[in-house]
Amino acid sequence: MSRAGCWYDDMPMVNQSSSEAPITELRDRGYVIVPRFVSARALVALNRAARLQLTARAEPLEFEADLRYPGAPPSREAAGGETVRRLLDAYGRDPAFAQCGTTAAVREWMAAYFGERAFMSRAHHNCLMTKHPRYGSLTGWHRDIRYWSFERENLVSVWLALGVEEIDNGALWFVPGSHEMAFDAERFDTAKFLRAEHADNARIIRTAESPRLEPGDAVFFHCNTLHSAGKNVSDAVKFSLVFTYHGASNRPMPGTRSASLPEVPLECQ
Ligand SMILES: O=C(O)CCC(=O)C(=O)O
Repeated sequence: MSRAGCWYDDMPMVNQSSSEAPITELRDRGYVIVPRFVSARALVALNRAARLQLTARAEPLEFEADLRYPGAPPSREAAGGETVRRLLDAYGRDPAFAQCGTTAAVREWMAAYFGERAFMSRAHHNCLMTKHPRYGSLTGWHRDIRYWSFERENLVSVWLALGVEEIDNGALWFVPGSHEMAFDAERFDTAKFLRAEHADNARIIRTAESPRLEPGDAVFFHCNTLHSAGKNVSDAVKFSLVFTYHGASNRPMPGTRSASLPEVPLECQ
């Protein structure tokens, strides 16, 4: 694992050469963990904002009951039906989140990865993800490209753990190298989840890893990396901040959800 600089200030950025190793790992494996990507001070601010936001329950929200993933309440009227899954538009929700998603370390990381100026999309992810005990659902194997319509399948998400993430509280699982794998359409269901019962898929899934994340660690992952996440069987809500980026030359397709909101250029302040 590599250290690539500190997200959201108070520790100096490390130089460019030391961020080459994680970028290479991201290219090779489709994901990379960057330990302690945010400073301790920033983490306190982000956690405070996250809890205030969940308490306030300000729109736009996405509910577990709306998605109906395995383990979710069957409707908003059912027990646990008001369980929030995503607090959407993290960028517009709290200045701490916005600063976090656009800070110099992210800008430099993405410019180095894409080889050009990068943009944050506000159209998907761009959220505070919560996973609740009891009513939080599990997420099947998928590629995030299912959410996107861009000229090229080349986007990178940054998933920041605001607390510990481990198997018991619904941590992410990744299939290393899966961003480069080619699949026939029939390997996925109509919602673009990988058919876990398919023998070849099952063989791939057996190679998956679930890295434990410490508070402040980030996972950078490619939009074609297969990943999933389990249920939260702990007794505390898990909070993660998630943003997605693409290079300036990779434009969202006109008329799609990906083009539905103004993007955020990562630029020097
Ligand atoms: O936390 C989870 O359940 C996984 C979320 C995820 O993979 C996604 O939103 O694309």
